[in-house]
Amino acid sequence: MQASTELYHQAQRYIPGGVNSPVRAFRGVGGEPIFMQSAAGSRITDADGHEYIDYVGSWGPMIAGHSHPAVLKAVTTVATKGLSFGAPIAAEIVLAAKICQLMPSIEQIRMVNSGTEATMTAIRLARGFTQRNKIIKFAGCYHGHVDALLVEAGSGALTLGIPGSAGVPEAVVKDTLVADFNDLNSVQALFAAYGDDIAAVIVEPVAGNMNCVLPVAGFLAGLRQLCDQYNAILIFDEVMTGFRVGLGGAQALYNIKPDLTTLGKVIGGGLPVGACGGRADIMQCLAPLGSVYQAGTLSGNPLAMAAGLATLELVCAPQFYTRLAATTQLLTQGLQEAAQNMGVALQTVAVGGMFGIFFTDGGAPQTFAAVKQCDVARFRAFFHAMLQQGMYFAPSAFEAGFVSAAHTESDIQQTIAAAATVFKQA
Ligand code: KE4
Repeated sequence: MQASTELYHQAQRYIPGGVNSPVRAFRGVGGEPIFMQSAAGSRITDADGHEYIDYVGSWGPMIAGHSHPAVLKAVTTVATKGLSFGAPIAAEIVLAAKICQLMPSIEQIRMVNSGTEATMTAIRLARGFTQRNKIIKFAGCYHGHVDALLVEAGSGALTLGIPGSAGVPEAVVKDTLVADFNDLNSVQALFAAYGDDIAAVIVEPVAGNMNCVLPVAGFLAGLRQLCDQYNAILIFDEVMTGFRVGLGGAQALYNIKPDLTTLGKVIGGGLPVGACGGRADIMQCLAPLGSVYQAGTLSGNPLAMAAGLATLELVCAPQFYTRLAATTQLLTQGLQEAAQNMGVALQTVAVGGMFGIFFTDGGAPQTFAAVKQCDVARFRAFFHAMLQQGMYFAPSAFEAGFVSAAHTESDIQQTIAAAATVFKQA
């Protein structure tokens, strides 16, 4: 690990913590972050030339596998015609139309450059459209580093034990209300108390930033009903679940129609993209049509549009998600059986191409409180042992894992065999 260690040392001189995003820092698992240098298909290679089977996939975007030829071709072809114009291009229409076709709740959509920008836009839109101030979010859910949403947040904020954040004035979060995921009563109580000032509920329909927690039956439908009852906007943050859990996202999988949807990751195919879309009457409040301002120098960037379009073409292939879900389930069922054979208390969850691993002797957690009861120390040991075996999982017990179309049955069997060895030694 000489080269990676040396790079980490150098990085800390110029970059806080040596990383450009905290969850990469390995603070959740201990040790030094690994500097990567290349990736192809299901594999990623670090600066020392070690190759790993990759279950992070850049935190979701690489659903077709790393360096997919069709995506690389699309990007390199477009790049020769110019990198950015700061002016509208045809490709923005093509990607927007494709997303609207695949997610019918989205009648209009605005491209931005990250998931954070997408959720920031969505809550500003909801507040501008309803002329209300309060937003309901859920403890353990993460919607990017938007000031108003960095309250009891998941992902890196949770991993680092700073679910809030310094630098966010009380005035900014006084209108952020926090409920419990999968607990409709906690939402009902907030609506009963503040109903006429609640602009929106924002939810990850599958909570992928407190590990991977599925919505219990009736939860999402209950949110829909409460928003209708109180004339609040229902925002599905599908930055992670969009085109990850199925072709139409979680909203199709669970048959719930949100008013606004935020997207990212897969729709950029690895390039910086986010998007906020939904009901036309809400979206038309956005400048230049309406009074809700939002902007971005590189929004709709030609390369990002090309990568996103090429990726969406790939995920539209027949049986794409059937095969992806089968591969993911082969992994999670194999890990669970290997653990059970060795008497290790492990639960797994799989939905589409994402999964969760919980070291617990209970069932798969359905609440943030249950997730926090899981054995983080056990996860840390698993993470490092698997790394030694050549498998790269998310460096945090509070993150979901990701499988791509490039993962083969052999990759999965190798991973399960490695885990069996690790559990045997546990
Ligand atoms: P970005 O600003 O990181 O593109 O997206 C923020 C975001 C919004 N909503 C959801 C549901 C998300 O999962 C994310 C970002 N996800 C994390 C991984 N859990 C990104 C990894 C990181 O922070 O480095």
